[in-house]
Amino acid sequence: MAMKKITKRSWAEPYKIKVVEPLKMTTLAEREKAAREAGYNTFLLKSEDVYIDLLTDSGTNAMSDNQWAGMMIGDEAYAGSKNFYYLWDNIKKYYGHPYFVPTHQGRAAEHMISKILITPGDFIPGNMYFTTTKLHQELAGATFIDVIIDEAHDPYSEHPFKGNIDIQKLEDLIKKVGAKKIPYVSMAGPVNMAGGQPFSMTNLKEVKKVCDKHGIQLWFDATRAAENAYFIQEREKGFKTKSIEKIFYEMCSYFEGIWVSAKKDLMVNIGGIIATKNKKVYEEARNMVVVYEGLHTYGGLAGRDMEAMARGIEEMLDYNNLHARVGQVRYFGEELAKYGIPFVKPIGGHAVFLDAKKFLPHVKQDQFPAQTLAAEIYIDSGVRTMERGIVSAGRNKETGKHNYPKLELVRCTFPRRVYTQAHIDVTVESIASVYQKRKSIKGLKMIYEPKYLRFFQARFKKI
Ligand code: PLI
Repeated sequence: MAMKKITKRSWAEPYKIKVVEPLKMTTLAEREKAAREAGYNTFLLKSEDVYIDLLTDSGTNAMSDNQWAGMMIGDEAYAGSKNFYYLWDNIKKYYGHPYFVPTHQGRAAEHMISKILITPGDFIPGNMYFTTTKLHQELAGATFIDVIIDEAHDPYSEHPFKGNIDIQKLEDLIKKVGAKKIPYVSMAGPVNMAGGQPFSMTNLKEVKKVCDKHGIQLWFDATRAAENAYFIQEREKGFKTKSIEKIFYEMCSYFEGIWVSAKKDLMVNIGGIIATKNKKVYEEARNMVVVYEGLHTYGGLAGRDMEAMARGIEEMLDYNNLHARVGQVRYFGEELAKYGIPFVKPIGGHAVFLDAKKFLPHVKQDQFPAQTLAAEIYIDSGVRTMERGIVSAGRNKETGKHNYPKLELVRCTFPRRVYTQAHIDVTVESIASVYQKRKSIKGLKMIYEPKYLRFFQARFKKI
């Protein structure tokens, strides 16, 4: 008998399963009913009716036994919890910023930073918008201006750092509106809406130079910054032999301050961070947090949540954890590619984004191709994904018309440490099966539209 030759050495997860959560299996008829009742919006499905949940990696990650053990030593004092001080120590140690204010999640931090830094009439340049980030900037009276490189809007550009800021676009904006109207540059990495694409350290340093030249602050949405550090180590010259921890620390050092949704990289169910070197901003945030969140030593969190966050910071910077995390997403993308399914390249950090415009070319953008595709995938197999296209982009503030983003995507997002390779195979086969019958799929009509962040609660009807 011929022996199979070894042609590769695979990676596997650096953990094993200790606790399982049973999933409900549904029939096609049950899923059709559930989708109809949810107005074909995957955000409105009951989680119980979902088999494999790729809606988001936010708050849906599996905590480690070490994090669960930490939950048991929660110090639930109203003031001065010991978990707060441990978390603060880890923020100083790993992010390198001396001042810290906890919040209950990322958008609470965005709310406060926007209110503190923005004067109505300001402009905020950023590397592509994120829904909650942009909304808080707008609610504070600013206009968001996208200054990401053009390649980020091209789903098939293989640029290794599609999250980079276009320095010329940034300089042009400063020239046009004046530096006084730009309180800060808002940089995220990897860029969620661009497909989980990182920025490079070189680009970050150039952005910092421009900011310094014009006296503009540079702020970081560090929600998935550990993944950004992983990509820098993998792709950028001069970083191969530097540790993730060192790259992460260096990245954070260029910013005036950061905000974080701890529900992602930190692998907890709830939590947010504001950390900064700017004492004035810190003092304002510390004043404001007691109005909106709770005392400055808990910011809307339980002591146990802060303990899990503190331990999560240590785990998120572990190379093997990150390698398995990015590797799983990559495996999913590579399997999809075998069926010719169109998706954003390169494969991102937290998700694979299906190109709904190419998947359903006969569905016009105002008939919501990505929303339609997400609903069809759910009906096929119970896999829940998320629209990231025209519904998420909302309406133009002045004209009231839909914004028409270049990217019309369905995000298949992987919670960290939750699903197995078999779950991925089932998902790939489901998407391939929808792809095979794509020509018979019709679009949707919006029948209910909320005022803010409409993608969460909008309802649709089949055309
Ligand atoms: O969901 P929050 O409020 O903890 O965080 C808001 C938020 C801020 N920045 C970035 C880059 C995010 O991705 C983000 C939340 N993202 C969600 C919920 C997601 O599903 O991607």
